[in-house]
Amino acid sequence: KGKAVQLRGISSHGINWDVGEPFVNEKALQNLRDEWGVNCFRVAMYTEDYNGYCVTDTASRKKLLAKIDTAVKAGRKLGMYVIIDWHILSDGNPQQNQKEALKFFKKMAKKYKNNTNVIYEICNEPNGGTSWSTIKKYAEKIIKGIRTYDKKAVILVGTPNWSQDVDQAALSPVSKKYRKNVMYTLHFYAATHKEWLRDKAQAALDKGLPLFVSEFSICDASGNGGLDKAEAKKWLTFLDKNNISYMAWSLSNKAESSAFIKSGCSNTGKWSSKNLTAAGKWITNWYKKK
Ligand code: IDC
Repeated sequence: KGKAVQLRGISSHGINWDVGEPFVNEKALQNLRDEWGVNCFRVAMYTEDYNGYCVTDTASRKKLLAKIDTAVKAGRKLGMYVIIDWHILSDGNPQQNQKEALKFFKKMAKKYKNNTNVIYEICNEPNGGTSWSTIKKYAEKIIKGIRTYDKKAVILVGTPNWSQDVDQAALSPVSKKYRKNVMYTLHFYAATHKEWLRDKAQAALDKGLPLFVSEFSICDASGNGGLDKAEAKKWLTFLDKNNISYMAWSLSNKAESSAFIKSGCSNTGKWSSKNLTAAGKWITNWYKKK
């Protein structure tokens, strides 16, 4: 509707993992919205890591698709955006599973073309030296596929080096005919990524590149280790100032510091502060203050 919004939300852990999948349900999403003021939920579906979409059998694929559907429908009902995340990671070059990706996104776009709450994230974190020009070629193919069915949905494109080198994307964004409603992802883990990465973000912004933080945490890049709250505050202040959306990793009870909830909690919320980890507490407090 032409109205600027900032999305703030949470990412699932992998829905191919039992530390992620159980927390993706309507009740949980409603609690995220009502208790923490979250307006967007990211459904992370790994592609090649453990039981991911490209390496699993037909029955589990069906389950993954059903889980995505649960999230999209819940989001629609609750007035929340839902990001469908093609979570490449060990498969660092998105072209590795490009055929599958294209089939998947066409299927999603066809199915969800009337669900205006859906956002497509077409490659989580390219890595392993995959260049921007390779990612861009991939992106244009997938965007074209999605646009066959859905002309408008926001599409998020990953950037080189685990979605950090947005400055490179800014020098040569996807070609004009695919550019509409396309944004580029920037990921950070505050105990690892500091001022130097915000400088890259600033350089991209200066060139007018639309940025979207589809994943961050306040621990280190392993998803574990100590929290850097001072740096986290600098990051979120920077993002708020620039009206950039951000999604925290992750709604999980795994024993790692990026996980939001402690083990033994219910799958559906509502999670009180004693159910939350240190990262979960800090980030939800930030969200609640807004
Ligand atoms: C991590 C999970 C961890 C899992 C691992 C798989 O937290 O439980 O075993 O993936 O390799 C990312 C990735 C995201 C990572 C996260 C933390 O997008 O998949 O999740 N991270 O390492 N980028 C930077 C950090």
